[in-house]
Amino acid sequence: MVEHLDEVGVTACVVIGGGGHALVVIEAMQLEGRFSPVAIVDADPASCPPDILGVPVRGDDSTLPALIEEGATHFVVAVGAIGRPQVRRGLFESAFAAGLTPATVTHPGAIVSAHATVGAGSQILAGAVVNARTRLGSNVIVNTGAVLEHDCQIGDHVHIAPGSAVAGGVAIGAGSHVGIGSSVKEGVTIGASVVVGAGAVVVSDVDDGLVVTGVPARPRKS
Ligand code: JB2
Repeated sequence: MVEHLDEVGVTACVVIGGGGHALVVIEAMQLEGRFSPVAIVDADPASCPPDILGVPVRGDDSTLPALIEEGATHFVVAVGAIGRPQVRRGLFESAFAAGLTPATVTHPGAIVSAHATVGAGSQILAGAVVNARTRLGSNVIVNTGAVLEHDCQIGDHVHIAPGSAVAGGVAIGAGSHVGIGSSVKEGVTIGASVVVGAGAVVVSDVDDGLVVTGVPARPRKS
């Protein structure tokens, strides 16, 4: 058991998920130093290592009340859930309902404009850029090396995967996933729950719920 976290003077954060994305998020948190990752919960704790970067895997999501009792106050959703954005939305909502506050994580090697707005629980990872007047909703991932240019509107639970480039004035609806290494042309509107495939180039608007792939990106036939 850990000590009572209030007594050790840290802003104690529970990490939801114990896979590859957790490793990246935990390192960002440890470097930033704003929140202290103190415990990991995972749906399948037996498949996880005992700890990730020294943060112990404590059990599954049913462990949250005990961790709150020990003094945990915050959470971060560290599940990438590529192509299944409803998973990250559900985890965010249940941790919030359990009484935890979302922790916003910014890797010290990310660049975030002072004129950008970042919603609660969002993660801006190493080498990412968020430019002026861009607004991020809650629980957004701006993953390693992704670029969000100026005046973008990014909805809740969106995941911008590593190395993606989103040009100025783009709007992306809640729960969408912009795949690794893809590009979005300036002024384009992408709807909610859209999946943009890896390496796609989006040059025109995309309706809600579509999967688009290729160059230029087109809806995938089901
Ligand atoms: O409901 C859940 C749940 N569902 C899956 N609650 C909790 N607490 N944990 C959950 N998980 C756990 O998330 C799985 O049991 C698993 O341990 C973890 C997902 O790990 P995985 O390594 O498969 O994916 P990831 O989401 O951490 O990373 C993916 O996305 C990243 C953005 C990978 O593709 C990475 O390569 C990528 N960089």
